[in-house]
Amino acid sequence: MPRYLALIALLLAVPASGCSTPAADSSPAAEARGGGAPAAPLATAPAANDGRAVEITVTDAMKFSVAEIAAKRGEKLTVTLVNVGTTPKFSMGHNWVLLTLGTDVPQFLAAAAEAVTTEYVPTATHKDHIVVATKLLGPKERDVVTFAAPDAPGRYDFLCSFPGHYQVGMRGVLIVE
Ligand SMILES: [Cu+2]
Repeated sequence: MPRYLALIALLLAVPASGCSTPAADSSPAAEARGGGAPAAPLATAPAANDGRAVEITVTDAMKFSVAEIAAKRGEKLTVTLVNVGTTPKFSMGHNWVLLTLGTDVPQFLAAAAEAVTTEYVPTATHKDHIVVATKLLGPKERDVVTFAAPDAPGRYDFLCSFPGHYQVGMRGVLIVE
């Protein structure tokens, strides 16, 4: 994909509020937090009205500590992703990306591998396939996303879109009942 298309998509994705959020934050994750609102402070548990809290830890072993999440339709969830690994982000970044029902995972991953300018989240080509996504985290970083579980019951794949991590096992499923 031409690089300029990704840049245009990024520009279009910047919230109209005119805040100074960096382009890298104009992801579905940022929108889920309220259109570029600041990320939750470190070490602060989400308030009760922010939805049911789910904390997922990741390490250099490339696994999510939580591989299955059950939710009711439309239930508000707050997912905190914590990278407790030590390997630098450029070679071992991690994110948590929840896909829409029926997304073709291999196709999504192929697009993710090309999406270098958006930290391997293919917002330019697959925005419609992403329910929510955290930032790509380096060691000792965390990100929090709040979103409503989809209304349609089913099994929603989630994964780390850093190249190669899904294949090693960085994946799971949100089961909406
Ligand atoms: Cu990863």
